[in-house]
Amino acid sequence: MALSEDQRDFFADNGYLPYRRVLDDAEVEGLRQRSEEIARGRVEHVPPRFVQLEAAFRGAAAAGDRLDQVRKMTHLCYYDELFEATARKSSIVDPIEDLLGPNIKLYCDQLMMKSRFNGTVTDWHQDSVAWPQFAPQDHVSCWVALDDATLDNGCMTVIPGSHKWGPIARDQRERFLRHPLLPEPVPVEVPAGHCMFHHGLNFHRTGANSTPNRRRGLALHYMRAETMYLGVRDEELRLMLECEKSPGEFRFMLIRGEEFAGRV
Ligand SMILES: O=C(O)CCC(=O)C(=O)O
Repeated sequence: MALSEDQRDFFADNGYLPYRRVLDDAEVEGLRQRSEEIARGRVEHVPPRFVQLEAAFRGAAAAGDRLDQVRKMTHLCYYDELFEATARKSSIVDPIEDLLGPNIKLYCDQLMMKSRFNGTVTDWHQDSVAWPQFAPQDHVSCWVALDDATLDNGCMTVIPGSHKWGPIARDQRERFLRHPLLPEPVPVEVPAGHCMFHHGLNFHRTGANSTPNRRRGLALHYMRAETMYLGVRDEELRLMLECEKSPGEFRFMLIRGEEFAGRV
């Protein structure tokens, strides 16, 4: 077991868990450099469609350093060996196994760039509500800081225990967030190379970054290999195209344990 009983209880009660260092300084630096090459379009192995700019820079080609304009990059683990190796690191997957069980798949990954000066807010949400094609909705994400994530540059803020209320429909979100039964939100500062875990139904947000310091964070979204995949047609098509697989060939990335027929 990588997690103590107290850590497992904390996660079960609160839906998140600040954790320890999972990448050493050289690994963090390697991922930073690779993320810069991808963001600046200096490598070709990650299709440019997975690099999303902040809204202010979309449309006409903007002047300036693209690194300061990228909002997020997705599916890096499916295309880049350094990011895939990170998703497979035992320092991350051992605690994930304690939370999800022995059969683990990666749904997707998002490198949230929260660029210096320009990084915008990611508003309150539950990840799993955006992913209705899976049942049950109990993904667990590992959010790894590639720079120190602080209150000033947009660290994660969570609502402890919010996962216990289940999926909240989008049009009820504001009412839910104002409900007196909810505790105060808690900011979670994470030093570079360390991580935190959150449940797919935990409400969380990140603030803006107008500081001169970057705040990159790699979100690795894991699920049980036993998860039922509802295979919403358009979603399946999107994933196959995105991952350049032919029909029937696409399976979510097996990280550990077994995969099962008819499941993700
Ligand atoms: O890193 C961020 O800014 C947002 C991360 C997030 O919402 C997530 O990992 O689910």
